[in-house]
Amino acid sequence: DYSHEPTWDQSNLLVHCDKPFNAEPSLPALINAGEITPTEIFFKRNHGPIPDISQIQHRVYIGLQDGERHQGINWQSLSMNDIMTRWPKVTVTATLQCAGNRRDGLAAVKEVKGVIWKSAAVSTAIWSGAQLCDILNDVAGISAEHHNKMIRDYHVCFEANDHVHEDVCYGSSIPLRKAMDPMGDVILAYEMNGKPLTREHGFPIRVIVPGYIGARSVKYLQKIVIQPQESTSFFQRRDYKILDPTIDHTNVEESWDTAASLTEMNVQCVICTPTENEVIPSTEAVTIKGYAISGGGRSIYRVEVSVDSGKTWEPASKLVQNPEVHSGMYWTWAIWEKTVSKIPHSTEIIARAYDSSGNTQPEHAIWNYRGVMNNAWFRTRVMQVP
Ligand code: MTE
Ligand code: MO
Repeated sequence: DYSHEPTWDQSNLLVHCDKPFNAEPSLPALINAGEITPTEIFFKRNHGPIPDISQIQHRVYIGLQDGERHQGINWQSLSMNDIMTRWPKVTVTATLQCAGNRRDGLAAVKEVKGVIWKSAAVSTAIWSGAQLCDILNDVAGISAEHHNKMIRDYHVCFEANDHVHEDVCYGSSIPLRKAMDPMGDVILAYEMNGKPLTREHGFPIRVIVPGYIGARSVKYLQKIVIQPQESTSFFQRRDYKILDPTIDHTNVEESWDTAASLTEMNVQCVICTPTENEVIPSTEAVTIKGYAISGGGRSIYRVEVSVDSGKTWEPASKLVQNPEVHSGMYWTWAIWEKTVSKIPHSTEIIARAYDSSGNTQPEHAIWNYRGVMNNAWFRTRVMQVP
């Protein structure tokens, strides 16, 4: 039922679909906004109608489960007021990137399933809320001790309040070890960029899992279950996986269990300006700007740019990436730029990044049926006037 959708200024968004609402900003708007993306243009990814939840009535249910699904759970529940007052408000600046970012590049190779995102299904915000590890410790009695077998093997499942057609609700899970790591910075956020969450970004409460694909940052959070298996949600078991390139719509149903559920992002780099087919005077210096990001708290240590279709490469001259002050982990993108005196005629500008583990990007897109995690070298062809 899409009759209760919020309304807001959508003029600066490229709307891929409005039921459910899926939109991204243009690349120049994204980069010109700088390190922190204003909420209005932050990409929006929904699988169903945007819930209209009363903050006063909303409760988050928490349970520990050892046996059958949801049986014998001794549920505890928290009101929003409990979450806002019982635990200190912590702030984490984190970039969210949809695993489907740059899906258009895979769709160009062969048919894929999903919203055909361009390259701005990624944005950065300042998130505030309570630390999940504190809540799980105090409410569910989970301790972070490394000899606790649960920490090694269990998962934290999140269930939302939205109605999606793929499953009973949106849901997902993360390993308990990530949730319980005090420096993992997983929070239950109720503020975004200093204001209460807006409805489309998860009001009144959402999970933020820094360093992971956006799909794990469950919005409209209603239930948390700690259990020995991953979430059985469609979005954990039948989606957000890199399937083998031999798998397509003909054999996908029997193939899901062969692929691992995605957790951390891979290393990514995108040129935001100039844009594809932009007209540039061939005699003028050009400043190329973009973002780069990796997962798991890894930093971006180098971005390289080529203006001769990949024959020669030069490092970006400016690279700004702020580590999260609490932990020294890099949960945000790096913003980079490179000024070149001249772009040779009819060549591609290409950019690629390296993260602190030395991971870099493939030259060509690696096709997979769900169209996820495309991090091929980013190419932009500009037009020149003499
Ligand atoms: N949570 C709920 N409840 N419903 C959703 O559809 N989409 C997920 C995640 N959490 C989703 C959700 C996906 S795939 C992404 S990429 C992020 O939310 C997007 O968050 P945003 O809309 O705030 O940018
Ligand atoms: Mo996503």
